[in-house]
Amino acid sequence: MDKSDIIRAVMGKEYQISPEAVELIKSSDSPEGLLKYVLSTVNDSVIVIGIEHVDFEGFAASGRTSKLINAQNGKNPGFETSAEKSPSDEIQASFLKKEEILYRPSVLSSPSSRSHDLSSEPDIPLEADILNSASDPAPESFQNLVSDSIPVQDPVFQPVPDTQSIVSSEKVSASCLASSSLSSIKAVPQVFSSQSPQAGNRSASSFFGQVNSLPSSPSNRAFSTEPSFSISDRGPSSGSTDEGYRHYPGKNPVTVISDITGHSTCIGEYVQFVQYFRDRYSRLSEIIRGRINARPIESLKRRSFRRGRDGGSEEISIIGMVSDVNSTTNGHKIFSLEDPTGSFSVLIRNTDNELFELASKILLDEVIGVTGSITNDGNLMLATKLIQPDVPNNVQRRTGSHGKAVLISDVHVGSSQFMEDAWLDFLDFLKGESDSEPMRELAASIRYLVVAGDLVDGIGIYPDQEMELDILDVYAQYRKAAEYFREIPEHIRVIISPGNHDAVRQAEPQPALPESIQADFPQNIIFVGNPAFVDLDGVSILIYHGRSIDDLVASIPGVSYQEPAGAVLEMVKRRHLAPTYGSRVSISPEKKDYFVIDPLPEIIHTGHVHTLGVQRYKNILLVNSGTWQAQTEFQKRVNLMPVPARVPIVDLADFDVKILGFD
Ligand code: D5M
Ligand code: FE
Ligand code: ZN
Repeated sequence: MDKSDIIRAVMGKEYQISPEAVELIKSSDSPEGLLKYVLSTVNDSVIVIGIEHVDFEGFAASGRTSKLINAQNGKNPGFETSAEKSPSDEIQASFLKKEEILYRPSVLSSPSSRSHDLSSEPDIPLEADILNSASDPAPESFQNLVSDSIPVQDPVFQPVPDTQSIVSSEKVSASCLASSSLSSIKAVPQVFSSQSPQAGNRSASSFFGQVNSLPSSPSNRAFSTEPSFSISDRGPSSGSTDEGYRHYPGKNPVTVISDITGHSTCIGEYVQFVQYFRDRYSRLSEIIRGRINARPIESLKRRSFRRGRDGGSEEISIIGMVSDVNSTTNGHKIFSLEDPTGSFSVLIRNTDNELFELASKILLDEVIGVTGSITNDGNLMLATKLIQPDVPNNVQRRTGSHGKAVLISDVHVGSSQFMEDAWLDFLDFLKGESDSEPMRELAASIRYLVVAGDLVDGIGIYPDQEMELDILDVYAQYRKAAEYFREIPEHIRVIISPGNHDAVRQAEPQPALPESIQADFPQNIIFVGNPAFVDLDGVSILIYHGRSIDDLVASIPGVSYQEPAGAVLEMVKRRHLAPTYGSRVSISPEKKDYFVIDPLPEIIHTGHVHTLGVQRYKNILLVNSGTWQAQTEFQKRVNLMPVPARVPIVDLADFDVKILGFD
């Protein structure tokens, strides 16, 4: 067992590990057994496994029990077994139960606890303007504000195929969905899986229909609740409520409208996956339902729906989650769509160019509407239209606020590639210490600084990461970051959201950084979760680190790291920050799907991929901020060219964006 095996196993359990602890485990006679023991004994409050958690004596004493359990569980060795009962055991046990349950037909028809009141469904008037869904044709104005600001590349606007339309005029029968059942659950993905979501190697899992595959075990950490979060000492005027609502008054007020902090309910139970997918489906389908009159899939089985009165084929619509994507031998596409009442196959012919192009961008697990006719044998829908939830064209931006918001991410304090000189120049700018008067004026107009994750580099995030760290202790990294943030003038309200390098659970949604870390930072800093929906004095901003961008780049043709805002645009069309469940993003199934983009924000701020991108899409400003980390060895190998030390500044009055360069 070498170092990277140890790190990988630890990462799989959502911990970080210090290099000393790796060495210690490696040097043992039985590194594998010791590692299993350590993972089964560390408690959930631990973020980084250090040498103090490597208990040789306890391991030696546990030897017999451990072997016994290993023998019983010989089918599935690896890191799931442990000598003592731990949270991971419980979760493993509950998944084994689930596996049995999934094959029992009785569960496949368990009644839904939630009914859809279709009479109260919102009627979103999208009409004809939806037909022209496309990126805002007017290019973003990138201007050099002042002499010492550096312009970035021209913004890129990707044309969006116009494939949406509304045809159906039928009304769905309310009773069908009201008595619907969410009858099964789809497979739980492996945490840190690197498979392409479109690779078709997921077995035929389903959300509401039949499940043929066993859920693989999520890690214990992925589903642990975060450390409790008290906000009382940081000045919000109201306590937290259901969705994390917190208000921070003052000259530059902030309201956290929704984030997971303090509200995680997830312990990885079967029923929670059901609830999670139910919430995702019901909220996204409701958006589409305002535009088409969809039938429950179950009703397609009734012959009367398959033929019009004249006996010809009738066009009908359904809304479902994509549970499978395949190609026929002739190169057509076949989707499996599921809703709470059943599943159905949909064929998209490659002769219909526009439709086929849109179909090739459809991802597993996204919720779409389909219009088409049913074949004579009643088994297949021939699609003529695909409808994504998307954004109405008539979304009005509220009258803006005033002042500026600076958007950054991926600072990576502690990394040997952290560009400290550039960062210090940036801090000087914020302090109003620039050489030029216009820069000082600009600095004086800044009211907010938003950090979208990866504040520090962390430790044990990727194999061999320690080779590129200046600060090996993650807490020391945060102390250093706090030192920097203390330099930021107090009148600037700073909002910090975590990313995959930060010291919180890896599974998303992630809570705010723990109190012990917050304590080092000054009072003008507000810690939020990832994602977080926040209001900055009247301007709504959705902050998301952006880990799903890795998946979107891998699975949507035309989406690239060089134009990260294009990936965010694809999220917006799906009204979901991480459309494909699993793959690189491990998602904790909370009661509410925090990734659904609803309500619509005025700004979406992402990071993670270390490149800069700004686009506008139907009055929503999409900003992917770059990084403060120069190219790492890994990034060199995969040819990822970061855009460091470039800072987008948004004018909250008119949403104009300027980019300042500090490199
Ligand atoms: O990720 C920055 C970007 O680089 C993001 O697209 C993931 C990718 N990345 C960086 N290092 C690795 C390794 N070792 N494996 C896989 N992908 C990687 P960040 O989260 O900021 O490091
Ligand atoms: Fe990063
Ligand atoms: Zn990241």
